[in-house]
Amino acid sequence: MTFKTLLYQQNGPIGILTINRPQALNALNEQVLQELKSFADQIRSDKNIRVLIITGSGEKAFVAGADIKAMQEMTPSDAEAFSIAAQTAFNAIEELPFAVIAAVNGFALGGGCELALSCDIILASGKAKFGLPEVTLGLLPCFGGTQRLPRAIGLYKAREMVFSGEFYSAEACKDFGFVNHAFAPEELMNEAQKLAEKIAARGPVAVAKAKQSLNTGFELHITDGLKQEAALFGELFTTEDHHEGIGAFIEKRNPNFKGN
Ligand code: CO8
Repeated sequence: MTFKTLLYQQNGPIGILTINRPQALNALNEQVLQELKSFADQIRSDKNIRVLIITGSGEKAFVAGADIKAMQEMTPSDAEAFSIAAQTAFNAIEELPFAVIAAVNGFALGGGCELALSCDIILASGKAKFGLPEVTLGLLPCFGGTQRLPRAIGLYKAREMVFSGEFYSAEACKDFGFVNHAFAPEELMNEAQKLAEKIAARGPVAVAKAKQSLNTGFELHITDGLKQEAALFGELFTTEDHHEGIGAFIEKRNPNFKGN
């Protein structure tokens, strides 16, 4: 897969996607959004991938937001279309049938913070700064931020972040509850890789169904969420992996999941 604004490398079952516009602190323009969507569409059926890590190119930024320079000449309908294009790309990332880890290496502002929020797990460098500064531009977060952030951390903390437009450290975001762990900058990618390896060794179909149960169940009434959980659990009993997992436990060996 080759793209102009993305770099992709695959080490066995782990893919690493790097947003690569370091001269603009990896800001998201139309091309990055199109490429992200196309990347997600291509990778979603790749059975070899078990975990995806998303990070940003360069020392300074994960993604410093939507490309502000590209917004200057937008009409209201252009702006709405841009918002929908970003939401579509981020939905495609969120719906990938394997775990996606954001390795936030620097600024994750506006659309960058919203991209991280569409990932399953957020690891951050101690250098990272998160924020939704759209109101400082006279705008509001429109790449999913007003929807995913309150679902992740609750309305009151989300309102503070969105209304103030302030930047927050990785530790503060860990306290808010949407950053899983913060690491020294030089350890971030190693730690992301270690977590990815751990997840990649688990049953891939089980991880995919658990992701589905968590993410879609979160939006349902608990009664329906529980029904869905039971149905997905039942579906796992059609897989070879469940024989392998239970067999390995009984035989006191490590399982070798094939993803079937
Ligand atoms: N868009 C375009 N270019 C950017 C962006 C951005 N979001 N962020 C940084 N850059 C560019 C700078 O313009 C600069 O380019 P140049 O060298 O050509 O002048 C280069 O990246 C380096 O940036 P700085 O010199 O500013 O670096 P600093 O270390 O001094 O500052 C900051 C880093 C604090 C990250 C600063 O660049 C900044 O505040 N950036 C903007 C952050 C921001 O407000 N992001 C939110 C944008 S809005 C959004 O994401 C969602 C709104 C959706 C709207 C959709 C409308 C349709």
